[in-house]
Amino acid sequence: MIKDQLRQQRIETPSWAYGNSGTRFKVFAQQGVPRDPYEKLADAAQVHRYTGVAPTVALHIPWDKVDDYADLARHATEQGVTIGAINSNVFQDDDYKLGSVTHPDPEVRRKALRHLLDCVDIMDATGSDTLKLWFSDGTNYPGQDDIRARQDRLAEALAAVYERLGEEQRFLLEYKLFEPAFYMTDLPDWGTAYAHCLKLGDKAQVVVDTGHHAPGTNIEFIVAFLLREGKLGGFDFNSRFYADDDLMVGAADPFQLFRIMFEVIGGGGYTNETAFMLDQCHNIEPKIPGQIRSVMNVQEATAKALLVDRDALAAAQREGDVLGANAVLMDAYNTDVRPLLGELREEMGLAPDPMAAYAKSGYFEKIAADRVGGNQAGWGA
Ligand code: LRH
Ligand code: MN
Repeated sequence: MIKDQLRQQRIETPSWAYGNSGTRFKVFAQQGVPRDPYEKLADAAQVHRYTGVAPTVALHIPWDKVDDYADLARHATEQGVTIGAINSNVFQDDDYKLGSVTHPDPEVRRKALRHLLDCVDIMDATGSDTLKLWFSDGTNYPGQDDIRARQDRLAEALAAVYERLGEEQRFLLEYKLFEPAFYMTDLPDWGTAYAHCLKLGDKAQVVVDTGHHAPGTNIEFIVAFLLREGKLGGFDFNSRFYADDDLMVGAADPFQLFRIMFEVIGGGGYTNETAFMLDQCHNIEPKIPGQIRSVMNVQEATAKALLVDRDALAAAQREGDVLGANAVLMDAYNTDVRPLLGELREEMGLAPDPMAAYAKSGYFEKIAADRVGGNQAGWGA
């Protein structure tokens, strides 16, 4: 039973995790890094090859801009993966200093909207049904711009994108507390994203990036609430010790990931259209192993959450048995699920330890030797 549920798991890896990334202080280049979206997809296919549960790859535009998106989608299929969410980018153009869709200048707003609509065209060309919208829009000083007017502008742009979506398409609206804006962010929290999506309709849902909250935020509450409202579209999984650190999911706080997956499963989010995407940057660690480890961390948290004895939990909760109820959850969390996952992988025709299998494959040595010259991919267009 639990193995069947785990076999159904689908985790989407981000194309940008295979490229170079860093902080404002330094971006450390690494050997073998892809030079184009075709090589990124080849690397993402390795993660699926050894985990069996990462069959889709999110693209970021223009980082993954190509002349022929249908051909890129064909290449993905040849590699054994498919293209998942299309991520827009209205946070790197000089014109967006004071905002993109919320900018005071209608000309800049039109330019930003044009990009968002172009991303829907790319969805059509690649067969993707999901557009992920994150806006860095915000201000740095009180008085810099009118908070309410910026919300009007945001709502207008979202309505135009919503209008353009096809029947089977949806957009996921991503919020973030701060950075790059340091006084006010136009989409700072789940409530603001939820309110905008509610006004628009069923094709608009909220994405929860686990690194985008104030310290101490109970993220699983947000998950439970949005699921209850039918407005949880997906996750950008990563982990953090301080801010939007984009570290490997489950690395900084595996217990939080377990609590989130517990609410996902309890709220029906494991068996519906919830998109489980990774959004991470491997600034110093090797990229493909970093993604494999991250997928394994989600699998382990999911397996533990599926192990929770929900009948015993419900009984303890009904009786007000506080410690009893907590113990039911902790028993599942403290269960070593690695042997179970090893068995599952063998039943799926995979090696029990994906990290060891990838390391033995020689793939890294091959790309390090082949990928000489050209421009390594990164956060630059
Ligand atoms: C913003 C964000 C967003 C992506 C970017 C790569 O912090 O989480 O999801 O566009 O990272
Ligand atoms: Mn994100």
